[in-house]
Amino acid sequence: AFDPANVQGDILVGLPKKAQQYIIFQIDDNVTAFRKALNNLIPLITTTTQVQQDRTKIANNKKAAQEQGKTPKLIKLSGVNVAFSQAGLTKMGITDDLLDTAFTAGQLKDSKNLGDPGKDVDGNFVPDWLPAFLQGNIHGVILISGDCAATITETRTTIEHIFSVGTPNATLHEVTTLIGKVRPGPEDGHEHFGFLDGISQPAIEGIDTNPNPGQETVRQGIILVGRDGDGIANRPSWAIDGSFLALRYLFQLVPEFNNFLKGNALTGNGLTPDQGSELLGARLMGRWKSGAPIDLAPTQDDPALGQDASRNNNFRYDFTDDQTTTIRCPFAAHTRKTNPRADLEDIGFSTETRRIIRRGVQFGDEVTPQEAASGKTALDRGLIFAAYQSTIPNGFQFIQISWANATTFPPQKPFTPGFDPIIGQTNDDSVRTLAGTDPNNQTAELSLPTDWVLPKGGEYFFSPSIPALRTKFAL
Ligand code: N7H
Repeated sequence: AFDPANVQGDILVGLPKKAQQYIIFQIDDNVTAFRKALNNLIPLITTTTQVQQDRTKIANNKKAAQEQGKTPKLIKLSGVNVAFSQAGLTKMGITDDLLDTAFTAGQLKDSKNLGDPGKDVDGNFVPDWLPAFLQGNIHGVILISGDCAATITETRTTIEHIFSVGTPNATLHEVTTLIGKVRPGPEDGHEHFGFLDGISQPAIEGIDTNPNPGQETVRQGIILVGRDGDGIANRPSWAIDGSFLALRYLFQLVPEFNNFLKGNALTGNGLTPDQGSELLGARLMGRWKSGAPIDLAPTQDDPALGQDASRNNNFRYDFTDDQTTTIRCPFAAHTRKTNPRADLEDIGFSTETRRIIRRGVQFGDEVTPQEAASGKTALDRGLIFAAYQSTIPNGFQFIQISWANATTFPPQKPFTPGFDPIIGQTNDDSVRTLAGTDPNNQTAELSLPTDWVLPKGGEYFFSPSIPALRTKFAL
C-alpha cells in the first residue's frame, strides 16, 4: 500500500521554504564510510507526511493571525532531502539499471540535445556551463530548506558533521552549492522577470484530494516510480516511490528582457507604451505578472483573478477563437508550450504523461538601479529549476526538446508557432522567432535578439524512497 511517509517530502508536496540550499557533492573514496554515515542522515530527511503537517501548521498560524488581525508568528522550518546521480549510484556499487536513458547518461551528455548554447571542442560539444558542472563528478545533491538562511546554516552544520566534512575522514565533499532565496516583500512568489510562479501543478491522486477547478489530477505513477501510471516496466523493486529530479541552474537576464518589452511594446486599442509592454510580456508568458492567465484575461490584467486559486487555472485554450487564432494567447507562449492543454487533448492526445512537478527557487539579488538604467545584467540571478517525474525522457526532456524548442509545436496551427520565448533554445546563436504575439497582426514574426534564460549547469538525480535509502543505499 502507498504510504506518504515513505516518499521524500519535496516530491509530492514540496518543502516549505523562504531559503534553500542545493549542496551538490562528490562521494569520497571511502564509499563504505559514506554509506554508513548515510544512516545518520535518514532521520533528518523530511517525509511527505511531515511536510503535510508543516503546511497545516503554517496555514493554521496564518489563519489565527488573520482572525486576530496580527501578522503571523514566525515558524521555524527546516527540511532535508537527498538524491543521487547515475555516477553516484555507480560509485556506491549500485548497479541496477533504473531504465531512464536521460538519467543514465547524465545531463552533461544531454546538454546538446536540450539545445543548451555551447561549442564543439575537439569534436565534443561543451555547453556554456560553469566549470563545476563540466567535470562529470557530481554524485548527489542534498537539499536543505528553511524559514531563513540561519536555519539552513544550522542544518548544514549538522549534516557536515554526519559526513565528517572538513576532516581527514570526510566521506563527501562539496562540488558546488546553489543558494536559493525567495524574492523580498510583494515579489514573494514571483520569479525574477516579475511573474507569479508555481500556480499550475498537476494534482496527485491520493495526495491532492481537493484539486482547484481546472487543475488536472494525474496518477501517482506519473511522478513516482513503480506506481500506477509509470509506463516503464521492469525497474528494480527498490525504486518504487522514488522520483527523478531534473535540476537546472538557469540564469535570467532581467534588464535585457525588460528593455526588449519596452522597445517592442504592442500598440493600438488605446494602449499606452507601458500597457503595451506589459501586454507583450503577458503574451510571451501566457500569464500576466499577477498570475492571471491571458486565455481568460486577454486584453488587461486582472489581479484578483491571478490571486484566486479557484479561477486562475480554470482554462484550457479551448475558446472558439483559441485553436486557430492567437487573439487570446500566442501558440508559443511559455505556459502554452509547456502545458498545451486542449491543443493536444482536442486532437486526441493525453498530456498526462508529460506532466511534471516543479519545485524551483529563485537565486540572486534584485536588479540594481544601475542595471535597470543600463539595461545590462551585472549580477547573477535566476531560477534553480527543479522538476520531478517518473521518467525524464517523457517529462522535462520532452517538454524542453519536443515542445519548447520545436518551432512547429503545438501542431495543426494555421501558422508556425515558433520558439517558447522564455526557455526555447538552440545550440548556436541563431536568432529565435515566434509568431502570434501581436493580436492585430498574428502571422508577423517577432525576432528575439537574445536568450533571456541561460542554462549554466545541471544534473539528473534519483530521489529514492526512505525504505530504499535504508535498505539499498545505507550500510
Ligand atoms: Fe516555466 N517564468 O516566470 O518565466 N513558468 N519557467 N519552465 N513552466 C511557468 O503556471 C519560468 C521552465 C513550466 O501548467 C510560469 O505556475 C522561468 C522550464 C510548466 O499551465 C512562469 C523559467 C520548464 C509550467 C514560468 C522557467 C518549465 C510553467 C507560470 C526559467 C520545463 C506550467 C506560472 C528561468 C522544461 C504550465 C504557473 C501550465 C509555468 C517562468 C523554466 C515548465 C511565470 C523564469 C525549464 C510545465
